[in-house]
Amino acid sequence: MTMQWERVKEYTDIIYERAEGIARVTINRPEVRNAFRPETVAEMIEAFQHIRDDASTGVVILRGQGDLAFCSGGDQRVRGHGGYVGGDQIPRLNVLDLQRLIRQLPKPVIAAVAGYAIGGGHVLHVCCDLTIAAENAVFGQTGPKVGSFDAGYGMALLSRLVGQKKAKEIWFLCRQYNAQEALQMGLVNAVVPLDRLEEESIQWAKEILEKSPIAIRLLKAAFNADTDGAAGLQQLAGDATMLFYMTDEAKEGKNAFLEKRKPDFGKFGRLP
Ligand code: S0N
Repeated sequence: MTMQWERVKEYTDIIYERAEGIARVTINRPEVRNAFRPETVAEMIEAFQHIRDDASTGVVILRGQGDLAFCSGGDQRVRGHGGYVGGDQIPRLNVLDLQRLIRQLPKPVIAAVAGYAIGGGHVLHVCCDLTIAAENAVFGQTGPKVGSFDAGYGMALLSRLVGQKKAKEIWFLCRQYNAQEALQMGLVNAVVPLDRLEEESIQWAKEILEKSPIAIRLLKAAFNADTDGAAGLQQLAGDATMLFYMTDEAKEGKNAFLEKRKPDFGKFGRLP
């Protein structure tokens, strides 16, 4: 499956490309197993915000550069007092903003995992809608081993995926799990040979692209509403508002205001 990937913008820590309705975001720091520093996350946030507004993109593939790692989490070399410290010397945990952006993106995000998905890198794949794992993939949390933890999505979504007992095991023991174990516990959707990871991820993306974008968008919002509390409801309600704005009934309200007349909603039927 040959794709003509177009670079959307040049970045330092990531590669953001698109082709045939698919956006591909690659964490490009293989020398540290694709660990993220604040600048990496800032670039990813900018790319995902662009993807959100880009009508030509329907699905995102998130991956790491090389075969050894998807992402090894926060760059421990720049972890400072209160967060990860970038060039501006401000300590941040901006990966939390990225997690929310992935959840709120009205388009599916597929994690294509080769090698390690560890620590905050593991949480990133958990936040993605689907995960395709290569046979060499390794999953796990390291927080309690390295003096950190992600008790937000890193706890709540993981529990939803694998159940509380297993999620507690993953966090409390900090073990590593291979691709087949991950498949068995419902952590990933499929396991494929490493040399088929790209093709399989693109195939899944293309199958999604054949489907109704609004149906997919509403389904993602509904899945998230079930776990994301008021923020999830806001997303789903926002999508309902978007659809309502497309109706003559909603337009009547706006038009009546602008025309300084009483709205006539009576002409619209009530469905059972
Ligand atoms: C990934 C591992 C298992 C790979 O092992 P392998 O293949 O043996 O390679 P290594 O020789 O260990 O590594 C190769 C080079 O890459 C560097 N490196 C690897 N990971 C990191 C990293 N995370 N940060 C910085 N450098 C890294 C190695 O040092 C080595 O470099 P050289 O060749 O120069 O020696 C293995 O590498 C591993 O276990 N890595 C660490 C995994 C880890 O503990 N990650 C951090 C976990 N925490 C987070 O991710 C925090 C996320 C976060 O921001 C957050 C969000 C919300 C709430 C809280 C937090 C929070 O701060 O916790």
